[in-house]
Amino acid sequence: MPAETAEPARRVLPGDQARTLNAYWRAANYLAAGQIYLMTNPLLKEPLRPEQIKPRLLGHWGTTPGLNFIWAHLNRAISMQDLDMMIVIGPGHGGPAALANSWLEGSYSEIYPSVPRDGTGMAALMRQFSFPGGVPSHVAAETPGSIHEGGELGYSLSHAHGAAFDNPDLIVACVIGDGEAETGPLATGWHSNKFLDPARDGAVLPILHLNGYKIANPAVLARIGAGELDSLLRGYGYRPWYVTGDDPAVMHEQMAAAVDEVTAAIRAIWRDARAESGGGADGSAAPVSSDFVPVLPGQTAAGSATAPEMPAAARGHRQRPAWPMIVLRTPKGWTGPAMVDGLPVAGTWRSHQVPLAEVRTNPEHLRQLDEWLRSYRPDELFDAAGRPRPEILTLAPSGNRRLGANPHANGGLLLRDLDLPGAREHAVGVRAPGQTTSEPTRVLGGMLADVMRRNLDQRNFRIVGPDETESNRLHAVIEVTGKTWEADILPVDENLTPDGRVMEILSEHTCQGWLEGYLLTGRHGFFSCYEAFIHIVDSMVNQYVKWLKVSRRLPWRRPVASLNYLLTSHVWRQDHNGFSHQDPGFIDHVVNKKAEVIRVYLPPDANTLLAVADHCLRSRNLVNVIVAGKTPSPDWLDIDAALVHCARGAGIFEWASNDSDGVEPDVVLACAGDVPTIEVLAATDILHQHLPDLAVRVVNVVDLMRLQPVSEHPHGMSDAAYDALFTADRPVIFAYHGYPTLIHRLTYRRAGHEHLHVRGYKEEGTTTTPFDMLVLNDMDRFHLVMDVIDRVPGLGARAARLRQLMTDSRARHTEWIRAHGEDMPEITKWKWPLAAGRSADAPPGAAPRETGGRAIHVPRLR
Ligand SMILES: Cc1ncc(C[n+]2csc(CCOP(=O)(O)OP(=O)(O)O)c2C)c(N)n1
Ligand SMILES: [Mg+2]
Repeated sequence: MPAETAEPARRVLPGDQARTLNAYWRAANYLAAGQIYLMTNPLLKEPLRPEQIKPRLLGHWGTTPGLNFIWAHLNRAISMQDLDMMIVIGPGHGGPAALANSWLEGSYSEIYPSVPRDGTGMAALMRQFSFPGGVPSHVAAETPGSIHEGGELGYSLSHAHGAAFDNPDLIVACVIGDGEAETGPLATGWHSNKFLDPARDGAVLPILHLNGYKIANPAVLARIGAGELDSLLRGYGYRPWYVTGDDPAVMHEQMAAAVDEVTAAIRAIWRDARAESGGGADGSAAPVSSDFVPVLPGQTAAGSATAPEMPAAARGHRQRPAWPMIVLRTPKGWTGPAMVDGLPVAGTWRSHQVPLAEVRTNPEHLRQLDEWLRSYRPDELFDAAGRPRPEILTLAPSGNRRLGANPHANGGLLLRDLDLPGAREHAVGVRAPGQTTSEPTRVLGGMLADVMRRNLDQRNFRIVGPDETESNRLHAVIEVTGKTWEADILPVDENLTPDGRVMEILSEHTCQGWLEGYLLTGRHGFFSCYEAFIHIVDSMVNQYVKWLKVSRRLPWRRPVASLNYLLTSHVWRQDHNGFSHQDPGFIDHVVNKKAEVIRVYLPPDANTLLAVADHCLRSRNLVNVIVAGKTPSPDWLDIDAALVHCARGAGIFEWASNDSDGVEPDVVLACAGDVPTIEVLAATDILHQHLPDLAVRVVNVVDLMRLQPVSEHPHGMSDAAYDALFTADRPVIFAYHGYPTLIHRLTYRRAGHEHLHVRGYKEEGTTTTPFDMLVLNDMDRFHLVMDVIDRVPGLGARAARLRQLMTDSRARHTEWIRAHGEDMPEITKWKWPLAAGRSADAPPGAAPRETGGRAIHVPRLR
């Protein structure tokens, strides 16, 4: 089988291109090694002295020469074929490579004029690297041309695909480390090719860099044998080209041939798909015809028989192309020191970071460094003033074609506003609080469908999710656009289509990576997920927030659309799935992050959800977390009230409160989250009935960050505003959607903190009834009433009977559900009482509530 073999040394490079490529590569290698080691003497005009070496040697050499090699060859292809290309560098720890190349091509100095493309700039470039006050050692937000940090490994392929979606002329070259390829996110990322539409999307060119090693171990894919690797990659649906060796002369020829062929193959795939779908972008003449999966008759994983192929008719649409990729096998630390202290370094894991570690103190290391750097012959590469000699740049592209200057990698430059309908258009009618119910996410689905419809032509809005869009009741969106699917389609399937804009793959990592790549290249999106499982991407979110935090300080990085999460099927409504599906901790996770980037919204009903979602879709450079239920729940606010309430972020539900200005309330019942809001209002109802003289203020918090002090968060509340809302000294019983400690964390400096008593999820859960979830966690209405009785000074003795009734009601509940398998009717049928003299369809407006005189079932004192 045609597995990996070193190609014979074909000559494909005309004229002196091989020499130019090699000179450029030497220059990039020189600049990269110089960044790791040199504080001064960048051009080696004198023999190296210890004091010219950085005291702390921080950087990664091992991956760098391979990255430089790739960059040089991509440059050539871009220039020769006028390609629109971006690069995503999976082993982003090879920061010196990206910096060296950006400086060589000039994009670096354009963004950072203090690092000009001459000797002084070279000195600055080298000195600033991994140096206090300088630039990070990895590819980072500061690095021109990048949308991918690559410090936390695993996300390159999903980022690259996110960038390629809806960019029909863009090729995203994606370097994948052979260690990175062992991560879960990268492994599932290969499947992104089943979601890439050759007719309407661009292309991703994976370049698997088999340098053989990670930090201290061999890489799995470098040691499984050529045949097994080939089968794996073809099994993932790719068509690999192999470039293997260590002789630069041979390697330049091989790599140039491979890059020419894979770019031709991409164009052929585009051309075929676009001809078939009747138009589209570039399909210019290409020497290679496109290929399809499966491409090798009779060839499957080692030793197995060929699997029967699905009949073409069953696929339902054209064949999926086998996208080309390159497997580049070069030595780790290529061109660096071969032996150090008697041990092999180049071509081994020992070259991962700094091959010579004691250059300041060990004269032999210093000598080796001097020899190594001079082996690139810098005087041939740079003129006396330190400028790159023009002849080494002849194959480097110019302007926006440079990999460091492609506008897609600074997506805010390309960002177009969404055409948004606004929340009003999709609002549910609410005549009086709590008389009707809606499924909030279904209502949101209507608005998102409209957003999708209005922006179909712009092709800049996508929704991602791990197989839950319909379960999360956003079905209306799917009806507008369908779900992206390039793999086989059977008659039984519904709504699958190659150009769908709802993207579902059961990999939260891939969803997150796609969306990040899509947003960072200037588009908009929405991620809907079960609340418990969004934790899977905790670490990716960390990285993304770091990226945004840094980007916001870089004036040249234009703002991008926010990353919007809808977390639904949440903890209180996962009673049927049980304990595994109950975890509200993502909020705790994100609030640790930089406050300027994070927003958390807990809309209590459908209209507030619309208001919040509309706001988030208009925002920039943020991570917005919205938590909302999908099951029928009461509509509390009409759209006018919802918009006002969301603008306040936290406010008094006047219609539910019976305190009045001029007198402090006896107790504040606060709530954040849809289910806590129901419970607080139900508890308030009980209090109003049984203790009508108790002045109760109901406060609802939609924007959780309002609880923080202004000094801590841009949405924070002043102490004066906080004290006015929550009082400085009255008991506050706070029912919160998530873990109670978070509310304490956010408010610990507030005057009334010692009077704040928070109920929330305390990790009690199972498969049970919805109300039992509340009882198990002591956040049910009965317990909230008990809390009030216990916390309001002097109330205990006066309300002993009510307290006893509440305890009994909890016991009655437990008994009831065990007997009947569902919640008590007084729970399931409870409604907020209408004010006397009003009917549910009375005109909207102030709805002062009155106690008593209602025909609903509430617990009675016995
Ligand atoms: C998710 C993750 N785990 C661990 C690390 C620590 N780490 C940094 S580099 C590296 C080895 C990377 O190997 P490879 O992808 O082959 O890169 P290269 O050989 O090109 O340096 C590891 C394990 C990391 N950066 N990210
Ligand atoms: Mg490696």
